[in-house]
Amino acid sequence: MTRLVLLGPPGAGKGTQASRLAEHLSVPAISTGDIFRANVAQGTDLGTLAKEYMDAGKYVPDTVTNGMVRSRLAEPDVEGGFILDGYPRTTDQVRELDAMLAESGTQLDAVVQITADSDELVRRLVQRAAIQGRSDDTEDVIRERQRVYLEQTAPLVDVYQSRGLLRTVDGLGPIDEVTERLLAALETGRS
Ligand code: B4P
Repeated sequence: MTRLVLLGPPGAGKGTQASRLAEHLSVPAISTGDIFRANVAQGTDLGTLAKEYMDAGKYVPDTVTNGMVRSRLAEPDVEGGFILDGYPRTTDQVRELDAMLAESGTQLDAVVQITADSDELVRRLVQRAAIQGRSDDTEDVIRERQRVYLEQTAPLVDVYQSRGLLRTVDGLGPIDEVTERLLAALETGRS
């Protein structure tokens, strides 16, 4: 299992678990959120554009995000696999990812959905705001991010379920336990 997508609502732990899985599987974790934030920090044009959407809790437009992922997946370190954290998030991004994989003659091995209830998600993100001061972790923006997730990303669960790729893992509980659950779901092929 080396070509994976992590799906889940904001704060489910995609970023947290993607880095852990990347270490276990010796493949890079690719986080669209981290790439946007790095661009914001460097003051690039992409960063200026992305910040406007991120601070409002909206998704960055598909054309921009797809182009960015296309460049990243063309780099040599992803030849042996990758963990996509936070991409795809829309049906357009699913189509674009399908096209990129077809062009490289590869396919996804699994899509793992990490679940957690809404109150716990808000609690985690508000706590992260206190520590990291991320500008999109205010309560109003978090609620908007949850709304956008339900509207645009939650439907992808059915898409990947119908392709037989979906595994679902409970994201509640200690971070180490969630990692164990993820590894077990990948090994057994069951969630
Ligand atoms: P992301 O950076 O992907 O942010 P996220 O969904 O909030 O975080 P994640 O689920 O990874 O949570 P994390 O592990 O950090 O996206 C931010 C924004 O970027 C989006 O809103 C959008 O604007 C833009 N964007 C990104 N991708 C895009 C795309 N494809 N298309 C368009 N726009 C895109 O965990 C959260 C917190 O919980 C952390 O503080 C962590 O320490 C804690 N935590 C994790 N697991 C825990 C556990 N088991 N118990 C307790 N706390 C836990």
